[in-house]
Amino acid sequence: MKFAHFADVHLGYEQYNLPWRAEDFANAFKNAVKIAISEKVDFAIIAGDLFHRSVPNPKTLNDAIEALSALKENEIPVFAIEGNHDKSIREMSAYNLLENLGLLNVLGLRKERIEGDNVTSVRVENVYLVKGVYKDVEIIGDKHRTRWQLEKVLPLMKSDGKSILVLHQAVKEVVDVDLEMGWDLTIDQLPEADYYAFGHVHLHREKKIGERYLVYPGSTERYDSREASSFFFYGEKLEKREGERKGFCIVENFKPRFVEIETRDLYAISIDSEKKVEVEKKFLEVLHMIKSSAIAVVKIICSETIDSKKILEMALNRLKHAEINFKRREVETISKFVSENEFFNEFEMKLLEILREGGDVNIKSAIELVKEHFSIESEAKAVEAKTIEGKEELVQERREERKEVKKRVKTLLDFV
Ligand SMILES: [Mn+2]
Repeated sequence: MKFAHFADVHLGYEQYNLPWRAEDFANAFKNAVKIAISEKVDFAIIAGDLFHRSVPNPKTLNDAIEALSALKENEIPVFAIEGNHDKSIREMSAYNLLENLGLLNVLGLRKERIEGDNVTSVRVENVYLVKGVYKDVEIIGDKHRTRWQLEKVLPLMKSDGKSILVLHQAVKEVVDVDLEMGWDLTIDQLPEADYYAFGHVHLHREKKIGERYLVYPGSTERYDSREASSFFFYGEKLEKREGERKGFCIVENFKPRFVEIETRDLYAISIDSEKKVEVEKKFLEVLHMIKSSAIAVVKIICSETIDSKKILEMALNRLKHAEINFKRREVETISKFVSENEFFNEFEMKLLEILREGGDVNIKSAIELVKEHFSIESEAKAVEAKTIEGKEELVQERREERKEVKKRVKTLLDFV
């Protein structure tokens, strides 16, 4: 048994507001699919974030259809779960559309029973768990969930025989501290499985749990400067460090093998100098070491104010694209406007996305999302229960929490 494990494809991501970057993301996935086909895999798994947004534009949908059709033509079934970026609380998601086109199978808890060549359903409580089947192996998974939803959902994700567990969550023991990412679950919460096909962490990570592997193949393209192909630090002297490899995993008998895919180079360059002339000299030196097709993300720390426009021109003369961030030493202001991605967390970005589309339906969706995120319904029930027990203090506490929630949402709406 041999399968491809993809994750965090982020189709449609116009990184740095560049439409051609979305093409890079599409090409990375198409190349990955090509390799998977040539490797003659039995099936493929997409562990969430196939799309960058839950409402992909037509071009992005077309890219997804093209890539998935190639797998279909080669009789390779695809099993997928929705990630935090592309999950939808609407009745029908982009994944459901692809499913109706026969291009993938959506795994997870659903209202309706689904039966097919490669999927079956089991009843769990008042819903169905839709799982993939390949010979004697079950492919079990569910879309991205909040931490408290996971506590309820994880115990349902079990199998009697051989199985693969597909999730889009951060596992505490695998997440790097310097990623500044929260975690959703710990290893001891995981149900038994023979392979853990994960998504969400964009760097390639493999963790052995006994004899089993828990794997994040990482995103298929370079999602931000933490995933640069090379890192340059130029303080006293120039230091260079190799960056991240991008790709996916081919898994044979539950053992992963990382397969690299060629991507556009993205350089993370840090320059630290007292004088602005030194900055320019150092930057020019680095520029001559990198490919012209590349993107550079440049951080400059200098005691003098630099000519950012001149630095950007120098960069664009040689490179496809550059982002320049300047920070004056000991002064805590950044000359560049902070982007939304840096300012808001994932949940807030998702909420913004829905609200920007406008319309009553989306307002409802937004409210649902807020409820889901802050688990307001269950909190309300908890408040009810506590009232019966007569614990007024706790009720007050919950009210305060709710007020906090409301305040936060209001700030966000104000921004919109
Ligand atoms: Mn992702």
